[in-house]
Amino acid sequence: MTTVDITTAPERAAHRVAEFKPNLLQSSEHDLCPGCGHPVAWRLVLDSLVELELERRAILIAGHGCYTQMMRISDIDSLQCLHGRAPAVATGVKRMKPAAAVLTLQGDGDMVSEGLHEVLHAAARGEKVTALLFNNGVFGDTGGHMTATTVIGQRTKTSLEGREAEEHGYPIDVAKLLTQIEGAAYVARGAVNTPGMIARTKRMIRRALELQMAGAGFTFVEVLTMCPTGWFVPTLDGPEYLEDSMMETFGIGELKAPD
Ligand SMILES: Cc1ncc(C[n+]2csc(CCOP(=O)(O)OP(=O)(O)O)c2C)c(N)n1
Ligand code: SF4
Ligand SMILES: [Mg+2]
Repeated sequence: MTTVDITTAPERAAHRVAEFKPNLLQSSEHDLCPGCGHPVAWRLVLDSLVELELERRAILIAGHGCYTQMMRISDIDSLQCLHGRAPAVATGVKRMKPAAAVLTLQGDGDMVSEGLHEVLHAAARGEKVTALLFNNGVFGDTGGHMTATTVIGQRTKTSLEGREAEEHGYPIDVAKLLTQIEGAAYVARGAVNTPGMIARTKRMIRRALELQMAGAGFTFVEVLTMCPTGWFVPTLDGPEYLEDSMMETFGIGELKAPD
C-alpha cells in the first residue's frame, strides 16, 4: 500500500486544504473511498452556490449513487427520487418555484444507463434547471459495474478484461447529445483530477447556475470524477487514469454556450 508522507511542506499544505470545510458542509467526515472524486466535485457545487448567494434558494434533486452520501451532510434543501428521474422531478419543482435555483445531481449509471430519456426530454422542454452529471464510468455504489459511459478498454466488474465495442457496445456521450437539443442553453464537461481542472470545472458550474437564474434555458455540467475502487487502480493513480481513459474519450470544455 502507498502511504503519503504529510511531514513534507507540500503534503502538509495539501492536507490543510483537504481539511478546510465549506460552511454548507455539516461534517468533514464521509464514508466514500479514499481517492473518490465525488466529494471534490460536490464541494464545487456548494462553493458556487455560496459565491452566487443562492444557497438559501437552492433545491437539489438527486438520484442514487455514492454521491448521495454528500447530501446527508450538506445544509441545502434536497429531494431524492427514483433512478434516472431527477430531471422530471426538477421540472415540477422549478415550475412550482421559479425563483429557486434548481439542480439535479445524477451519476452516469443513474442518468445515462437508467434514465437517458429524462434528461433529453427536460433539455428539449428547455426546463430552466441545472443538471449535473458526476461521471465515473461505473455503477460505483453497487459494486463497480459497467455503465453506458464506461469507455472502451476500461475494466469494470462486468468487463474484467476491459470494455470491448464488439461485445459491450460503445459509450454514450450524453453531453454531445444535449448540444443538439435546442432547449439546452449551456453544456459543459469538466473534471476533478488536477487543481487546474477543478478550478475550470467550478467556473462551468457557476456559469450554468448564472444562466439558469437568468432564465436562459436548460443548463448541463458533466464532471468526470475518480472511482479508483471501481476502476481497480491504486488510489493515487486515479487522477492519471481519468486523464488517460475518460478524458481522452470525451474531452473537456464548454460544448455549447450563449455568445
Ligand atoms: C431502479 C433502481 N435500479 C437499481 C438501483 C440500485 N442502485 C443504487 S445506486 C446504484 C449505482 C448508481 O451508479 P451511478 O449513478 O453511476 O452513481 P455512482 O455510485 O457511480 O456515483 C444502483 C444501480 C436502484 N436503487 N434503483
Ligand atoms: S466506489 Fe467509487 S464512486 Fe463510490 S465511494 Fe468508492 S471511489 Fe467513490
Ligand atoms: Mg457512476
